[in-house]
Amino acid sequence: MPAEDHALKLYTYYRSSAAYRVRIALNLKGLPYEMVPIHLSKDGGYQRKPEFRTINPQMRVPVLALSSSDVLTQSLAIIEYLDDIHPEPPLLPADPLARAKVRAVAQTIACDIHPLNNSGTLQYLKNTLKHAQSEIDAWYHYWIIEGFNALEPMIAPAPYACGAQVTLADICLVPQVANARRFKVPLDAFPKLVAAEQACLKLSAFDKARPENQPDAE
Ligand SMILES: N[C@@H](CCC(=O)N[C@@H](CS)C(=O)NCC(=O)O)C(=O)O
Repeated sequence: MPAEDHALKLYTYYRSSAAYRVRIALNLKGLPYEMVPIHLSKDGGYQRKPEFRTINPQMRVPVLALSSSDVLTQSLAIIEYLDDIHPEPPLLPADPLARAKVRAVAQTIACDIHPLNNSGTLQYLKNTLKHAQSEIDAWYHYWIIEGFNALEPMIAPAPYACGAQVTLADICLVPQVANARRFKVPLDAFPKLVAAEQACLKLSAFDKARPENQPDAE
């Protein structure tokens, strides 16, 4: 087992869906990790404090610090690193076509949906551009529904998003659906997304990673 395994430190925030992805992956791999909560809104956001900025100049969570003193950012890069170092259980299928399809689901969420709806984007709309809360809610709902309309035909729950094994697709899907629920987006039009989400939430790796089960949950 590589040395990093004994001292993984995850900079996280209970409501961060990108950090939620990494918590799920660490739990699926059975890797112990210390959590360092970074509150993203209190006192202007602890991600913007100089101490954290030196850790991640992008001022975002998640960050995974290894005992080697290497610091990893970007949830998908972190998860693929964990999958490379600890191949069991695999988070990507072996077959190149299936792999590409799983990555397409993951990237639709992580690259196209989530950036439009993350806390920094919503705070900018509110605090800098002075949009009313109703406009911000409309923005949020619009982009989630656009994204979920694209995702629904991309998955085939059996019972997980891309088949009988949990993959990176599920790891990205569950936090994004949780986020949509939090913002009260109706999910009736997305039975496949909800079915895959519900199947995953029966697994302790997902349950343990839920926002409400985090030590920093409010
Ligand atoms: N693409 C990044 C997204 C990271 C990200 O946007 N994290 C959000 C929380 S989900 C954050 O730290 N936001 C703080 C801010 O924007 O000020 C990843 O997948 O790790």
